[in-house]
Amino acid sequence: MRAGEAITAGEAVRRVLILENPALRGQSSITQSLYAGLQLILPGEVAPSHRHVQSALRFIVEGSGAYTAVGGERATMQPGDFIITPSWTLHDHGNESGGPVVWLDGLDIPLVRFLDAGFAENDTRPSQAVTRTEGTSLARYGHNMAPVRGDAPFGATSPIFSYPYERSREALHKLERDAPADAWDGVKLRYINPLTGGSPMPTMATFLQRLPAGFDGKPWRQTDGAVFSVVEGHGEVLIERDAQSQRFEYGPRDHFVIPSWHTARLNSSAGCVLFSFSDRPVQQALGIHREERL
Ligand code: GTQ
Repeated sequence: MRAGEAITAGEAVRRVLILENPALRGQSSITQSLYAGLQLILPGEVAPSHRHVQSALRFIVEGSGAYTAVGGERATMQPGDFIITPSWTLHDHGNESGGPVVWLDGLDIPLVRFLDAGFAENDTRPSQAVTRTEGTSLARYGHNMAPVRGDAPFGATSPIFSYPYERSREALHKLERDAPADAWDGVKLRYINPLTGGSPMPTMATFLQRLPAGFDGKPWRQTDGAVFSVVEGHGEVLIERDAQSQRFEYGPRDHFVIPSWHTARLNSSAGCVLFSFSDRPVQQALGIHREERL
């Protein structure tokens, strides 16, 4: 909120507090391959339209009623919604609501930097024209159906660019009630590109999970370091590597990382919901992803 007094969204273009990994200082990296930040947009502001090769995800943390626009369609934000900005698509953010809105940005900036494949450009106007009614992408692709003709509008990226929390949450709660929970993950689902069944973006996988009340998870490790955003509830994460071990308590709107190949376990006495993302699809495409459930 103090950044909101210091600079406008228009001046900043993107007003973001970068979440810095203390082991990767000055590199705008939350893991070796990924970037994370918290973006603030105040009522009446516009974060002007631009595009870049880097794919972005937005996970709405606080406030509601701001929007992002992609492909001429706006998506209005509610807490817990997962929104995609596909690679090289023009996007602008705005806030016509009465209060501030904050979301988690997840981008593949360090990965694209490593590959030396970055491009970016500004649009000629601050906001793109709205050419499609809100919700038409979800109606076309988000109901286990797809258009009879036509191809993927965003290439390798999902044609759904807003996955509303309401629907994902309902799925997790139904499964919590009516199906056995996994001993490591609780009830965990991955978001999909409905046209392929794969990850919603070529470089990032995203997940939503519910830990039932009293959950005391088994330990696992995986080569994709993962960034977590706590949506609801409280819990604890225990992270170990070699002789070192750290325990973190978390609650709503907290963020934490489980780094690559660190052993982790999650627990929650009252139950919680966690969003997370990682570079798993890149590792899987290269045939190098590893996971161990202990
Ligand atoms: O919203 O397009 O956190 O371009 C960093 C770079 C967000 C964005 C970030 C960006 C954006």
